[in-house]
Amino acid sequence: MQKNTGLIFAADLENGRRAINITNEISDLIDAVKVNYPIILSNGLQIVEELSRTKTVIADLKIADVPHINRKICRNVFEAGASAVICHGFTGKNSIEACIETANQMYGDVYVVAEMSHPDAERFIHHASKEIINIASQLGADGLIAPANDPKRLQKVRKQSKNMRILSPGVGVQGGGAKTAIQAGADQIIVGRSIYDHREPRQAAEKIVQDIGYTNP
Ligand code: NUP
Repeated sequence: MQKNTGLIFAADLENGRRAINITNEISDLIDAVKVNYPIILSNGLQIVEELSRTKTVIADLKIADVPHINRKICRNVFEAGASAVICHGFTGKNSIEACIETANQMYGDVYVVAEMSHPDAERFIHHASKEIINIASQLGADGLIAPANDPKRLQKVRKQSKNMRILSPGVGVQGGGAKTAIQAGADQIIVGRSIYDHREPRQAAEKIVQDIGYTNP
């Protein structure tokens, strides 16, 4: 995935038409559109194909199954037009490897969740993040997911992951700031509600792109 503005739009809308309209409206302001279960379960995998006509699509299915199932999930979303998937890392080497092998066969990328942004995330996943980062790095993952709303942890992930790409959710409604996250080590920022719930999604996206500071919208 190219890094241009540094903004990734999380299209977590059950209304597929609206997701497509907003993506079209802000397509020059975003590096990719990220889809998750809500939009896929409501619209089918076809929404991936439709969005991929406008923008690079990241399928954030947080894939976390046994290897042969992970392979099937990845194959399905890549065939539908996704350019990247997000998988969980706590499942360990073989499950992550299954995603990466499938992605390599299909010219796709894999981003591994190293840490999460919600309250109580520290209870489980944060203890494992160092090992997750090491495995992801050794296997040649394309990058990691780490929280924008916890700059200290983000800095730690940045340090441990050296030069791996970091995509960061948690900006806006979850309390994080785009500029702070970039300064803490994020490469690209994932934003959903602060864009699609805004009265003027384009205006909201422009403001975030300005905060990121890579380009001047
Ligand atoms: O730790 C994570 N936190 C998170 O919010 C990992 C994620 N992948 N996400 C995703 O980022 C979440 O699933 C949603 O699609 C998006 C954040 O949305 P919003 O809080 O900007 O609306």
